[in-house]
Amino acid sequence: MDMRVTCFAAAAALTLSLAGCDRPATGEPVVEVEEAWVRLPAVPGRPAAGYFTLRAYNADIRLVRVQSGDAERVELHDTRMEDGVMRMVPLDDAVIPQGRELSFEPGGAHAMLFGVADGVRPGGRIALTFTFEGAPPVDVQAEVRAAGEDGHGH
Ligand SMILES: [Cu+2]
Repeated sequence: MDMRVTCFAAAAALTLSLAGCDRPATGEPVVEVEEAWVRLPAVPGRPAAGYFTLRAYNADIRLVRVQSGDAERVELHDTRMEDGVMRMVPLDDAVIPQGRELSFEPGGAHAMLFGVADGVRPGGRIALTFTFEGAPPVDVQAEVRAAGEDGHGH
């Protein structure tokens, strides 16, 4: 296992933060996933929303999908204003440019988690697996927050 992978795994397990890790400047294409969290719905049975920041190294890398063992299905959505109304649309192409970051945040792009397991509670963690085109998959333990814990609605 090389240093970059070791560093990433340790950071993901501890704090989901990569601060202090050496940034992979050369080598294989890789994506870092930071600040991953999931907001549970206000109404049980509705989908939860996942947010995170992706950084691509050594290549432009496309996010293909996000999956969770604690959700039946995960879709990638974007949020658009149409006729003064916020609407969700499928996110067609999520490319992280080399050396840049792509943030999924409230009011914008997000992962939508359908059928979240009953055991997932605020203050806990939920496993997310990110699959990329051209880079290895990344597993994170995202922080779970209650509905309304982060300002505006979905
Ligand atoms: Cu959505």
